[in-house]
Amino acid sequence: MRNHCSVKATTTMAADDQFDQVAEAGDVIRYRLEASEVAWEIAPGRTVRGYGFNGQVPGPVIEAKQGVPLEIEFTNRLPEPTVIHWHGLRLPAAMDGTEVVQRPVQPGETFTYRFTPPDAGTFWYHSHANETEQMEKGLYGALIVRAADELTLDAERILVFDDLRVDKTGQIAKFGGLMERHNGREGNVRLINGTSEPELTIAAGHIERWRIVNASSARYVRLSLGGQPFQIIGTDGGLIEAPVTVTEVLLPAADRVELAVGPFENEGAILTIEDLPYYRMAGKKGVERFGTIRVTPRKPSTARVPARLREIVPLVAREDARVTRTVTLGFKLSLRRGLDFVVNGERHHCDQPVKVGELQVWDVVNATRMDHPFHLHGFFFQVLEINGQPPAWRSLEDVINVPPQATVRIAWYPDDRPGSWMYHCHILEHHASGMMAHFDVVR
Ligand SMILES: [Cu+2]
Repeated sequence: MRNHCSVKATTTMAADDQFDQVAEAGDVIRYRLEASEVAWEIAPGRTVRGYGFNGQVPGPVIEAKQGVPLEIEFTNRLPEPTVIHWHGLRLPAAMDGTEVVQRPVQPGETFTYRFTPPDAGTFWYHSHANETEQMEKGLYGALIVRAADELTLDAERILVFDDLRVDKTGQIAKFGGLMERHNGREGNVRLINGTSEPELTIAAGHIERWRIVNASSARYVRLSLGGQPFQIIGTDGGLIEAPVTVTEVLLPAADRVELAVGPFENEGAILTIEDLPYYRMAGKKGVERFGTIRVTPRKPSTARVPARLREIVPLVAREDARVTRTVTLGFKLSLRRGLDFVVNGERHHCDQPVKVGELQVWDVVNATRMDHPFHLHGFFFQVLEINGQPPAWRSLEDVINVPPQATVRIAWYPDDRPGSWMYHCHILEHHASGMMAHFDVVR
């Protein structure tokens, strides 16, 4: 839908005149993406009719470099319009890939996205049009931005988690029942990189860097590797300050995490990549399997996970933070639609502008009894507190879970990228229902 806020044409720059200078100055990394209908083989002999980029699900991994311009020529061969959102990237508003900042790309049309990724990390790209259907059908892929001095372990994996609801005929189930619109769609087939419950192998003694994206419509993946410890080394906005050893990590829908996995000592052991119970007033109540890890014969390791990964400077001290805005995630009954998910009482809320250079401290309040993953487009935020308590470590995020009846206080800084932006719940059905808001960043 179009932004119903009154956005001045001057606040979004023309798509094509921003990077001419940069492109002339040096290297440009170029990709070509084409969206089309695909026969998606989710397991040997099991194929569903889906949507893919370049004929595959997930789409190709886009390998970008920090500070090097990226140019992606996108052609839409789908039977419906679409746009591509570059999730987590701090890019110009006009390149954000939403229907607010560009005319949707019609069937047969081409649109070129151009931006220079300023941050190293694990990002992803996905459809931002008719998302509940287009993303379920497979319109997503990983986008990795590498720093010049990237932390390298024995090996690296990019793992995109997803779940798919398949009906009795073996095809993607019909969309849009009332329960699904309320709860968000959780699938009965669990996929890593588009394949149902694959087996990964890791050599005994090795430590690998795993970059994980949760591309599910609504599922919260509470990830465990057979109960074995692993280290969290990064989140949405890249590395955290120091590794944190855990035996599980929660990824709300759209969240990312980077892990150091291993070393495992028992050659021949099989570990389950499992999703532990997480009841968000909906969804799975038992343990579900995403895949397995087989430990293969030992290999020498050169990997070392540094005790210190990076420094994250706090945007504001917790005690000095003055709340500038309250965002309330709510729920309303509707005569016409049965139910609406809303922000500050309004579907597709029109929020106040924010000014470049003015620190934002937002209280995101969940007035409902369900979890909602809050996503801010185009900017990282720091979590100051959850229900008055500081988080266990500092990180840069663009998705944070807001538990039922909880308040999450975040701080973020609008740098000089004026234009139309948005925030929303990343349970796709809630977003579609109206749990989202538009706002402008203005000079
Ligand atoms: Cu939600």
